[in-house]
Amino acid sequence: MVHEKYYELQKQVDELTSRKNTKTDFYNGIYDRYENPVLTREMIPVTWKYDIDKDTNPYFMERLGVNATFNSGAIYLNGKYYLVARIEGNDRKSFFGVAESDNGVDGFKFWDYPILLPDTCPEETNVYDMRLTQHEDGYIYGVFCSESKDTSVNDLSAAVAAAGIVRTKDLKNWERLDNLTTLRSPQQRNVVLHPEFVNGKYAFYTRPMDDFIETGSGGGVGFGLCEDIEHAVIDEEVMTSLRKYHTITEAKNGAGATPIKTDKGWIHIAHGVRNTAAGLRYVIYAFATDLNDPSKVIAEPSGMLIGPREGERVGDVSNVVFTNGAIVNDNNEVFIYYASSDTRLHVATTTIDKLVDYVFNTPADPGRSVECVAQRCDLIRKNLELLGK
Ligand code: M1P
Repeated sequence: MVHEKYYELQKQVDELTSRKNTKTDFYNGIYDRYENPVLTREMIPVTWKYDIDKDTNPYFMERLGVNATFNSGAIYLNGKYYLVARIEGNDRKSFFGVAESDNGVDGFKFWDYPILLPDTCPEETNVYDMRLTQHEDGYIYGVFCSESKDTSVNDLSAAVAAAGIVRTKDLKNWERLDNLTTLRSPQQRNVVLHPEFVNGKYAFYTRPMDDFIETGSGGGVGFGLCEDIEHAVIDEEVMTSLRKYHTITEAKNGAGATPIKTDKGWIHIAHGVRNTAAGLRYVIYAFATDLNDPSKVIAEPSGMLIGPREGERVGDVSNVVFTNGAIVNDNNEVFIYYASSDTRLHVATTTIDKLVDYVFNTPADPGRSVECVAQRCDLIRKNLELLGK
């Protein structure tokens, strides 16, 4: 017999997933923010957490709790908006679930079951942060972090990060391919597959790392080509967006959403990390690469595109915004899905025209305070002249 509490709790989930989302009064001319997150742990179906049978769960206790719903891959298919969200159980293990919406800003509902990936890596303990790429070969690829215990050192918490690869045509049936091998980088996270062939090969944005947390000698976002996607090996990585001293990418950075093709170049929405007395601070930034050579950075606006604001600042890992998915719909509207503090998922909306204007007309970071203030004085002077002052 179904426990009566099930209906009460599922009604709350349905109310949350059905509520309208509206733009806030935040303004920067670049994108809009929204009142509500698009996914929270409260939106997980009751059947994923409770045994709803009154005989076996008379107290209606949560049996398999969910701690967070955050970093999501995103894709637009047949007029619908799909997220492949990172869902973290109370047991700390992450997994993926598909949520679907008609408009991209609200109404995201999870499918009946989370994704059960083919279990081809016995050493893999955790999976997270899938990037979805609609590739010109006809498949939708999902590239995610495949994390295993590092058995080469005597440290219980040491881990190894690799890039797992799956592909699908319908987000339902997933084929697992070999993990990516990068011959020159011992670890990989934040790997993204480029949507087009480059010189007839599959192209990946990588994030070379010496260690699980520290990128060490890894200089930023890498780029490499491979012949065979089923057994992907990259022997040479060149650098694209670099880590730089005293910028938002000083500690590390990583590719985020699958790059967006525009007339002027590929637009990348990535994350940058710097260190502070309060720990690492993650923000989202953008840059553009050349249409014919997607490894070549051609525009790099100064500073962050999205930083954690108000309630976004607080969560399981505070002071973090992170993206691994964006959608462009048929009207050239752009939906940037970003998580805050490894806890919940938000959307920011803009358009291709605005993103291009932002990326190509925002000045680059000159690198030193004195030059930054001179840059700002130039702007003020121009404005005051226009105001007749
Ligand atoms: O906790 C913040 C983020 O940390 C990692 O990102 P990076 O690899 O750049 O350090 C990821 O684990 C990401 O999931 C997480 O949001």
